[in-house]
Amino acid sequence: MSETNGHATNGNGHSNGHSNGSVTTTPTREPAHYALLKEKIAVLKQERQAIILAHNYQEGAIQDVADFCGDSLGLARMAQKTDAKVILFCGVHFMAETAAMLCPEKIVLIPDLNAGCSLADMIIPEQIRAWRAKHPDGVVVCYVNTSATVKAECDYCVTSTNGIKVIERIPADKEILFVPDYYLGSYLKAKTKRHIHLWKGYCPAHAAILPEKVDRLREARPEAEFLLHPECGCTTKQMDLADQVLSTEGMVQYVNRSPAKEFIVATENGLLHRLRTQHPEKTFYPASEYATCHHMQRNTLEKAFMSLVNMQHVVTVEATIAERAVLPIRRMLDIV
Ligand code: CIZ
Repeated sequence: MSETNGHATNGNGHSNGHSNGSVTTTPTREPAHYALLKEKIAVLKQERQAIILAHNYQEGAIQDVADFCGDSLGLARMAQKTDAKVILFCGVHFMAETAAMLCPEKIVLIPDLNAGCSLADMIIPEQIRAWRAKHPDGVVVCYVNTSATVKAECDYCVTSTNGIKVIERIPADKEILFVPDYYLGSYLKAKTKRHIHLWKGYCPAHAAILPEKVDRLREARPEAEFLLHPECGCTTKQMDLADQVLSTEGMVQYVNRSPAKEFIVATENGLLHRLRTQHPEKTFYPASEYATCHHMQRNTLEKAFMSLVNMQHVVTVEATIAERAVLPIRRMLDIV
């Protein structure tokens, strides 16, 4: 495992199989044919002049073949920076759309076109237009987990890494309409003390991380530091109790510098692979064994391989939408 700009680069085939503490994830044993698939993917990647970008929530085998793992902000920046002609984007659809809009000259592929986002589906453009009509002076801020058609209606985009910074740049007298994640919005509202109206969307994987369960785990593991993602259902109750409230990339960076040996991790469980790969000497307890994104799991190593074989599935955004949707993304990238 090596590091590029603080993000993990892979290729070591490290297994995901830890089972620590009272709450565990099932150890994953990779199918026997994965070793061969990984070799074939490496060859195809060269032939296609492709780079593989994988989100921190992707299954371990995909993270292992990726050139770069990260959150959507890191992946967007890497998409802009790479000289590769093809980006195989192993993440969900809105993330691949962002890469396609930022890099119109590159071919962006996703292993499974149905890898969507339940949270992003909780708001549509017409709802934003209607909400804005009720608050004509409001500034609409969207979480990155939104479709390009929704981003096209918004003023600023944020990720969970940079939400506070972006909101603090918006003039203090402006009211803010935040979509679509209620829990992240509640966290940003508490931290910035701004007048923020909240849309009531949620990520099912994060909302399933319940405060009672976290309380029990913290009692059982008093030495462990508690890392909380602001999309979690327990955010509104636990944000003052957490040792750190962080995005996935924030968690990776924090673990890199923390002297602690044990961590309770409240986010989608795909991140555990990266944490355990980078820190085999530390122990990570998932806050819930059910915090799994089924959309992320639609992307498999087989489908990633087939993507490179057939150059499928190409993600594009219609030009009139992309023209507008890229603006809130660029405003965010200019701030952070
Ligand atoms: O920004 C991202 O990639 C998401 C959706 C979560 C995170 O914290 O990395």
